[in-house]
Amino acid sequence: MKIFLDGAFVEAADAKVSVFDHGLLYGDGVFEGIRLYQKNVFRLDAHLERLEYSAKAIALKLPWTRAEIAEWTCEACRQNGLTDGYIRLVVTRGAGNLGLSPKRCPKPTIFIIADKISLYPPELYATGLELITVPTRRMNAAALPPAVKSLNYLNNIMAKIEAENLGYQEAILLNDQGFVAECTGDNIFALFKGELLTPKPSSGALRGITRDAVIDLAAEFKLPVRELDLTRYDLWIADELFLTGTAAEVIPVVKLDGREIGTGKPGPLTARFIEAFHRRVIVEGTRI
Ligand code: PXG
Repeated sequence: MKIFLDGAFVEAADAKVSVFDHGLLYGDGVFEGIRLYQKNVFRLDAHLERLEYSAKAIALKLPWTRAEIAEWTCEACRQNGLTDGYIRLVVTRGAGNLGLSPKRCPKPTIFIIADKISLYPPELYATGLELITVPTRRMNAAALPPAVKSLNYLNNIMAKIEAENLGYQEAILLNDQGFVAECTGDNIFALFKGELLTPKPSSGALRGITRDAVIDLAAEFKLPVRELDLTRYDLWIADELFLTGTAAEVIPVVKLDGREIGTGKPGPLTARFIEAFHRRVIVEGTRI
């Protein structure tokens, strides 16, 4: 496997970063998870825009243009002969010293891993997920805005551990006011009385690229979408629930906190979104 690292392609075994890199020492950096479908990178520009916003939020100046990063991303797919894949694009503060200040980190580190995608078992899409709300809250935007896709994922990992300890694959996180934020690596949507409801980004949800794609599809379906504060109750009484994310795509939820959602089976509208999303991703995107 060839990895893009700081301007060149190297073998995976040689793709190494310094132990003084602040990405490792402090989680000081940003990243994107991107999908390649049939040699098309899905919404590459939107991912790179979000990367720029994340970098700006942590005051990390990217010394490369969006076009350069886009080209390296496509080249990483080509170098690895990929048709379908998962791309992890990471920018760290770079190597510094044993102090928090980024002032001693003169040069950010960039690396791009383009690998085969490991998909969720297909039966999950047919049977649907069961979720649990976990005690760990989504961190407050005044501490570190959840809109920043930073390398500091401990908040999400703590929630994942709690869900897995209870026998669930994914967790719902509430924000510090008790409203629904998102899952550990996915956004959430509820269908209720002919409306699609989803937490506002200010409730602690990442502005997911898949979330945006679903909102676009909803417009095509003439289905109203509302971003609002949602409680667990709003999710329990929903007609349908589903999650969206780069890895999971669109996946039905059939149970939350021991309550069956709707009929207890994946809903018809969720199925429609899954189908439309699959049709969309193979035609939309940046050709590598
Ligand atoms: N919320 C969080 C906290 C995320 O990390 C999403 C929502 C969905 O956003 P996108 O843009 O992907 O629709 C994410 C994305 C992984 C993995 O390795 C996680 C994500 C993306 C890709 C891979 O588990 N999280």
